[in-house]
Amino acid sequence: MCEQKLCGKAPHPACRPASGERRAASERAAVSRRPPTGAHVCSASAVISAMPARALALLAAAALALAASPPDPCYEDGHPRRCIPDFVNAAFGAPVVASSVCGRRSPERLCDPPGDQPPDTACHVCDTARPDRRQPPQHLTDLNNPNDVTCWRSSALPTASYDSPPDNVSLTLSLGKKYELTYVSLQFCPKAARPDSVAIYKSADYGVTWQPFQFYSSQCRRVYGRPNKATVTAANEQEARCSDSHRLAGENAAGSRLAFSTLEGRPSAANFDVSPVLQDWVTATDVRVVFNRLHMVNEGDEIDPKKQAAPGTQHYAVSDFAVGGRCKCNGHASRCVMQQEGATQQLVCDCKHNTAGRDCERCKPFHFDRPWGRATVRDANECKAALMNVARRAARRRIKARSK
Ligand SMILES: [Ca+2]
Repeated sequence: MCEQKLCGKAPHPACRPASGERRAASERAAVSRRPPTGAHVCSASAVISAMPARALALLAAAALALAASPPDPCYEDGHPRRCIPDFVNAAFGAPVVASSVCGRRSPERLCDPPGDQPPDTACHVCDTARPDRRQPPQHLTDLNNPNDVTCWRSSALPTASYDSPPDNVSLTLSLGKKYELTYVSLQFCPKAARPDSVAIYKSADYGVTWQPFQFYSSQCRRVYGRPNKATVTAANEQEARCSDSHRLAGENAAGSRLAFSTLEGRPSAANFDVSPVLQDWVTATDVRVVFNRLHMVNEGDEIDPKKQAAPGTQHYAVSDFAVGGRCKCNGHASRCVMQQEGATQQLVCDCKHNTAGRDCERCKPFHFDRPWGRATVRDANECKAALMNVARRAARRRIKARSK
């Protein structure tokens, strides 16, 4: 039906009275749907010919956009279904705060373990005042190009002894949004020492509280008070483990890598979709890595000068801090988008299925016909309009009244 304003005040030549005479026989059956007297029905071509060129261009652009837009993964044939954002390196470009950065106060000479090369070739000067000698934490989450490795380096460490306090050099990564993480990985700079004792923590409340995620040490019991490679059972799936396996990891030209797989060895991993415990376990807004010991020093140990740099030049050096995972939307969004929030922008889920919130963690207003639920492969658990409930109750009341 076209409204009077589309056709103009006077009937447009292309508009015809909605009279029964010109209606096809099949249309007559629909006489009850006849437009009110005075309204006119326009053919589509008549409407288009009456539109200004600008409006036509907009219409064409909208039609093109519609044709080009891919189908919404949160629906299939009009029915809601579970949808999840793409798997990404959530750390890429994210800010990292380092408790220690080399060359901040003055140029600093740092050395890697020399190995078979002459000791001097393993040393370099770090200086934040010189762009070509900076080693800032921004180098941890930039593009990880094996042909152009960029590193963060800590300040030189105090000389360690058997009972010296832990180094506690930390890197804190803020993701700016809840993610469900599959792995946390650190790539050490080429030729750099691989740390002996490392703790990984996570926060799911933007840094207010922290929870251990994983420990690595050649002496788990001594450094972290935990057994080496403890078995995780169904009763303690949210417990951090300690492992010495990182010492055996291989090294290539780009440096060695330490990778923690969040679900490995956890019994409910195969049923992740229906395990709220593991869903909580992998949820993080921030990840913190704490380097506790670069080398483990035991009483009576003699330092191998090929395996360790000279005291006073030893340091931590990492080229890439990555966390693999998906933006957490509880199965109700296929992507996360930047949204203006006051003066700042924040990452939020593009919620579907009548859900709302940064993580689609609740039903949107007036859609409380059923309790909120995370979408699963079997059930999208979409929120439904409460009006449906009201209408159903009204219908039930009418049926009851009639039956009396
Ligand atoms: Ca880098």
